[in-house]
Amino acid sequence: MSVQTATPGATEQPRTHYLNAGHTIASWLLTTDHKRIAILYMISITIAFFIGGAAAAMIRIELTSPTGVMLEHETYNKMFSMHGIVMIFLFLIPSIPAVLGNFLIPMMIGAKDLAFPRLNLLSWYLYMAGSILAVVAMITGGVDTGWTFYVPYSSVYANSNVVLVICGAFIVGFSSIATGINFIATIHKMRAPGLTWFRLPLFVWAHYATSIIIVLGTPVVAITLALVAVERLFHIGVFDPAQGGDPVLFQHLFWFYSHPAVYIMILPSMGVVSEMITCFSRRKPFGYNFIAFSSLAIAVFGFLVWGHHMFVSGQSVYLGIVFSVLSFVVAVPSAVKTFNWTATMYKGRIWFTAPMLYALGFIGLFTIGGLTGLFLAAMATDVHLHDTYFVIAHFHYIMVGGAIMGYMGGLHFWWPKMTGRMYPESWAKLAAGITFLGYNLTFFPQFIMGLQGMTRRYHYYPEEFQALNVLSSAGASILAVGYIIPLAYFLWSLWYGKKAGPNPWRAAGLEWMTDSPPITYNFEKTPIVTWEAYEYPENEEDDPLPDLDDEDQLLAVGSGEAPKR
Ligand code: HEM
Ligand SMILES: [Cu+2]
Repeated sequence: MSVQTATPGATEQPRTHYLNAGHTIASWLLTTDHKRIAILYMISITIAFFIGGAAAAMIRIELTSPTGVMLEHETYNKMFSMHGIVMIFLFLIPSIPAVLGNFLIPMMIGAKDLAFPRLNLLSWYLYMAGSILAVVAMITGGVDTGWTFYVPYSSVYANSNVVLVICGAFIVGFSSIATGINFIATIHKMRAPGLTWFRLPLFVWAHYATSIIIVLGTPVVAITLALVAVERLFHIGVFDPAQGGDPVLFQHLFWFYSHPAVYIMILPSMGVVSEMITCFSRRKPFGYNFIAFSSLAIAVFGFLVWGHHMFVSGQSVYLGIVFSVLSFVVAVPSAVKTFNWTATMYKGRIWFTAPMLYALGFIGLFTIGGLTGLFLAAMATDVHLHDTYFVIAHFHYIMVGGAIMGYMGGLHFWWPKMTGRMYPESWAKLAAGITFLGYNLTFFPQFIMGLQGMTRRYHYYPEEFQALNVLSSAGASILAVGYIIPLAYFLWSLWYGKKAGPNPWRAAGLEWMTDSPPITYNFEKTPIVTWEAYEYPENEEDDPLPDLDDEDQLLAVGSGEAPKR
């Protein structure tokens, strides 16, 4: 076995690891260690999440009454714009790649760091600069265009901080591109000896596909938004019909990125779920190649379906039919993954830990989100459902029910690796349960409201929708509890959590073969990989599960042993 790692109990002695390798503020702000940068991102996006969440709370409070309870009409518009912009550009898109991807990809492939460590740090600074600009602009003055910045409203009429917020989003876009390039280069060039493409963890495949989308798609939206700013500032007719521009062009360019962007949000989460399902079923994934290639298929097909956002924009019916059919096709690889996860669990020895609960939650909610996507992809039904709460419910099932469930599950799964401490398991299970419940209570009623005709983005609504809206708002407050509990116990665990050994879950994968928390360059010696991905012992005797409440057992297991073959 070529991996040099800690022996059981070694974590008892004070060792240098990435967290205590330097204590000054400069050692954090000037770090090029991918793990520290991941932590910087984690702190920043958590703040973004709570800003976006505060806006969501205001929206839900406002909608408890058909005539509103506290916001001015304009403030309401600014609130839902802020919610969308912060959640999508500042939280969901960076969440898993920038935090878990940054932290784990080099370790999973046996590398010391990402290919371009300084570019990685630069990308965090770009993220911070863009985010601060956007958030400050939204708090002082606001923007009322919605997160999609549709023209000609945004480019001509909107009387708010559009240019500043667009600048912010533009800068954040470059941060995302830098991360994507870094991941692609790293995965191509820095895999440990013996780590062939088909021995890569599915998490890495998912991030590879995501990075392709980021690199190909993000420049398009960046330029599109820049053009809106140019039109506003210099009155050049790009999108404004009064000046010879074309507003539908904006929608094409915007959705050419923003449909693939929805996969930037969900693919990494699927990667996380693949890792958790295999680990907690103690089995090789069923159809590894299918899961890996379906990520690439999604990355390619995702670019061919943007027109399903534009069925009612006046595009030709024939074009609509093509987009409709292609949208059904892109649902196939997602279904492939879902079937393969289910097949992995079948005959697996399932271990119901908190991360596994999140993974199961992901599968259920993502399935509902995906299937309702088909209703929207069918042109005839979309004409009825377009711009209603049905759409809101659909994409929240995918983005909150899918992407955030995966992120939360992944945080729990790798928390012991990142911090060297366990989170409290029973609290975590409770939080997962509350999230699932609150989640469904918030968004399921929105499907019904949407079907019955409640429109999105309106501040006032007919009284008949009040009961469902109140239900939805009540659900949102439960959901909030489901997010605040983990925040509390994660912080708590940093000081009081049980010490975790290198591999508390007895998981396969190189990242588990090094200390928790890992040393600065991850491995004492570059590992040489001689085994296939996900080699879990076949029978229970060879693979006894540790008791998560027993610190000795946690520290004793998985001390850097190579998987048995
Ligand atoms: C896999 C992850 C997915 C994510 C993250 C996602 C996300 C979204 C988002 C954010 C919107 C709303 C855009 C807006 O603000 O107008 C949306 C709308 C839509 N989605 Fe999805 N979606 C996903 C999957 C699917 C699938 C599998 C399909 C169909 C096969 C689909 C079909 C649609 C359609 C047709 C709309 C437009 C509805 C309308 O505006 O009338 N989506 N989705
Ligand atoms: Cu789409």
